[in-house]
Amino acid sequence: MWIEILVVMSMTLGRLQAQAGTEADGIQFLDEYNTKAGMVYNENVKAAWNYYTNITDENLEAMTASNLESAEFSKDVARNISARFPNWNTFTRADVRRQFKKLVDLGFSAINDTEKLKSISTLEAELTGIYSTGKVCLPEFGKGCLSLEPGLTDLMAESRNYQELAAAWKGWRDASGKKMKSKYTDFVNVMNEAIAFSGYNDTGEYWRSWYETPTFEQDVKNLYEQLRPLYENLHAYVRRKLMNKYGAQYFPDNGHIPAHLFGNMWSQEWVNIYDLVEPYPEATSVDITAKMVEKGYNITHMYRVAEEFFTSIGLDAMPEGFWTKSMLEKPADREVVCHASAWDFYDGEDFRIKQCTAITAEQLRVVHHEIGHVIYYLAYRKLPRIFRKGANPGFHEGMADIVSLSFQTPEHMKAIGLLDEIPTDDKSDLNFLLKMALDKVAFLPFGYLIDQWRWSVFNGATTPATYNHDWWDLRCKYQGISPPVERSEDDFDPGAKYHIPGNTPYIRYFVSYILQFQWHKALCDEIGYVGPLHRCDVYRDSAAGDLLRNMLMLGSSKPWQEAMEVITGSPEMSVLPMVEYFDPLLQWLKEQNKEENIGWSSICPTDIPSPDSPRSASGSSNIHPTALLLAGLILVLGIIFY
Ligand code: X8Z
Ligand code: ZN
Repeated sequence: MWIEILVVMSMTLGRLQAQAGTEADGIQFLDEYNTKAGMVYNENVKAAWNYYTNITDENLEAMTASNLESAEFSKDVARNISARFPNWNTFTRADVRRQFKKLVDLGFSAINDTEKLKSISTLEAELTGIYSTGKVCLPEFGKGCLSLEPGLTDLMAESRNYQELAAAWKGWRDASGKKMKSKYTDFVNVMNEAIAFSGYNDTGEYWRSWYETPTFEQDVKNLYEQLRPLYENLHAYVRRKLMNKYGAQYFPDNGHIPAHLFGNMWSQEWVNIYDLVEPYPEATSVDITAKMVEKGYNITHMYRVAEEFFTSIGLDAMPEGFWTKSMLEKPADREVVCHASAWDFYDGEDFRIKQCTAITAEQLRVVHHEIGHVIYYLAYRKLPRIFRKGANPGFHEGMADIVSLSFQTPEHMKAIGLLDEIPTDDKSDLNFLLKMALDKVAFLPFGYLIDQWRWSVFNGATTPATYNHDWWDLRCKYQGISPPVERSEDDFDPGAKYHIPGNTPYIRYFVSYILQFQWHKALCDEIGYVGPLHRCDVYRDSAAGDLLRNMLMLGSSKPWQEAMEVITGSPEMSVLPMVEYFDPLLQWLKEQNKEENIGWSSICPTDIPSPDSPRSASGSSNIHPTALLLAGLILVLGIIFY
């Protein structure tokens, strides 16, 4: 099959070579490329699907072979473009130039050593395999051996036992990241070696190039800085509540929160501890999980509910094959990669989701997210193959999440029968906003820091000797959290987060958390909504769907700034809609935090209280870092003058 495709391709290209490389020839070349690329990548995605839904050595080998063949195909195309159309960048049509530009940017495939290319593919698959098959046994807590989904995820969400949470937290890192360090080191080296053939200084530079913005690093830093006060206030409020729950003796002196107390394995979103931090228990809060169970939700129903949101605004339904070919449940008979993902098979018909879906509110959010990705695939399915991507990677994630802002409103919960009465009082409104912040605000530093670490690994500033140390530096600095047990370079905690072994860039999620609020506001304006942004639900309004579609259908055919302009009227990323959304909560948090020392020392603590023998409660007041600094200064001065 591959050989046939390559032979036909070479013949075609050979035929074109005999002619002049005019723009008309270039357009014909692209047409033929699109037909063939559809077939090549379809086979490639199928091979990957087979491995991700059935982790075996044979499937790994087949996927690697397929990866090598599609890399060979891409290289062949790029070689032919250089030979036949050396002056493609003088062509008049911008869309034609843009296709050529993307086709000659080969990424890792540019390396001339097939063995090295093969090891990139194999290492990535092996690392993902280690992550996806990890198990943690907790007999001391009356538990058997648990995998990440659903076992450990549920435990982290539901347990309120400090020691049990710490054991699961450490156990997962022992079962996953700790087994990866040397493979990951090799992986980084070989990727960097390969990407140099494409003219990039390192892999991080290559990943950032997808944003087509020279100031991208500085831009995201500025966005993060503008949102920092929101996070710091949420952090201080949650810290007080968690101290009250677990006891101050477990909290380090520098203002940090132990990382295993947030209801989530990575402390990346904190919705599962809503019960511990609820502002007004006497007012209304929607327990969506309980309601789903009460209403008899099953897995298919969850996907139908998400699909119906999109069709209600005039976007596409899932194609028939989606329902038969997707993996929506964790199979009992084999190992799979449970981390949820949506798949485009590049034939314009085959779109699937792979998710180990459980019947919880958290998973209902993920279901909407994955369906959102498929809606984007469907919107751009008719574009040339090379443009079938988000305008930038953050756009895809933003699209996947935008519905979460409508979907979770009390108005929407009522509309779909998960809430009986829409509350109108301020206390219920704050309950709702705080829950949203536990998802959207808590995530910001996490979304920002993952690739700070990876960019630093790729550019060599972080070496294997300090992989874990530098990881925790960032976790301490940005999230204000500390590990619950001692860490060392024998550990490799980055590897305990899917996207590190899975090699999925992460800054896209940070970008998406900004974009989704901008777009939500744009859609709400479009439908003529009047009222607080956080209560807007665009459900059943086709004006919202029309505006969204206009942006989605561009795929990556234009620089993202143009796609952005289509939906918001401006080419810029801006935090203002997110700030507007959470402003009532920020004012309330400031009031609650009057007695608190907002913030934390950016340095990781050296005195981590152990889960088994926490220090005495008196030694663990939350002393402000400035106070510590002053005390130190006085001590030093005292010694000098003495
Ligand atoms: O990985 C995902 C999605 C698939 S693109 C489930 N997310 C990030 C994560 O789980 O860490 C969604 C939000 C952040
Ligand atoms: Zn996603």
